[in-house]
Amino acid sequence: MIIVHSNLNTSHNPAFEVNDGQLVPYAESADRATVILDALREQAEHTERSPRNFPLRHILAIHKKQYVDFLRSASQQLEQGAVLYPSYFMSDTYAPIVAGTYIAAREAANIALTGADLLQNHSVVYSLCRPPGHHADHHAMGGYCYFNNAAIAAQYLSTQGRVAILDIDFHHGNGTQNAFYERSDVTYISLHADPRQRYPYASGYANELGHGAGEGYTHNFPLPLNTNNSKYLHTLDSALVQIGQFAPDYLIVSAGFDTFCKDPIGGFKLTEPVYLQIGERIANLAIPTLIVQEGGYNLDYLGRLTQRFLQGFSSLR
Ligand code: OKP
Ligand code: ZN
Repeated sequence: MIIVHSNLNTSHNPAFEVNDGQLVPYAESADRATVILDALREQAEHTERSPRNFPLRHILAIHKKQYVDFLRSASQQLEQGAVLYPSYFMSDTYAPIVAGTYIAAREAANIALTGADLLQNHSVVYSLCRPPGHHADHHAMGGYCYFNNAAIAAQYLSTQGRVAILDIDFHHGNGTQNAFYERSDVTYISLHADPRQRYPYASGYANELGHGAGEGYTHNFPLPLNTNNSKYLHTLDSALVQIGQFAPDYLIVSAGFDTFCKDPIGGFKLTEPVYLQIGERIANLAIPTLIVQEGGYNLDYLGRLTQRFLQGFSSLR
């Protein structure tokens, strides 16, 4: 497996998030990418690549310029250790800005774009993005996300062919859905917790199917809390049928491992071995695939879950 990663992610390191008015430790910790990389290095059969720096226009194809400018200048003006909760460009209280936020978020987008580029020569690539991206909207950060890495990569690849995005994070990727809601050349398909029960609450319902030219190109599969392996795999199969029918040239997987039974902020009952099966079933589509890291917050298991999932793609390598 080709792994694209960078140490710059650790410059984004908020200590706390505001949860119903309470300060609690930041679940999207700066150790996440490190534990994943350490676990993958144990597997040994990987090739590591550093991201290259892509022009800002690839981010501006998804995000409003004022928002990007604001994130850059706000980050750069903060002192080490200071935290800013902006009011205008923010969807919720789960995306604080610190001094290193812009650097890390820009690098995460570069990691996704570099991964997309590598699909020219490889059938599967893993982009170890941190911070995650699928909640980042056209002009708003939210849910630990600043730039929408998967959407930026999808937009980039859409100039070369049809793109399907499969989002298997525990949370609905509202930002990604919005980016392509009115388009028929990029389809968004997501399995996630019922938004009546879990973040982001306002989207991810089964009746959101796209709009205008995009009607029929968004598909949501909300699942109840406590969903187990068999129910999840069964639903995944339905999602994969949709993707097969779309016949994409590229597949982007927004991969979150917060569906795991011991995730501190999740609520499904998936167990460790099922991530291999999830990977295998996606790999069976035999479509060039970019895997983009999203959530997953149990630091004791996150590395192993990623290992298992990527192992499922060994047929594509
Ligand atoms: C980001 B990703 C928990 C509040 C929810 C925000 C969740 C963001 C998840 N009480 N916090 O999709 O993994
Ligand atoms: Zn999530």
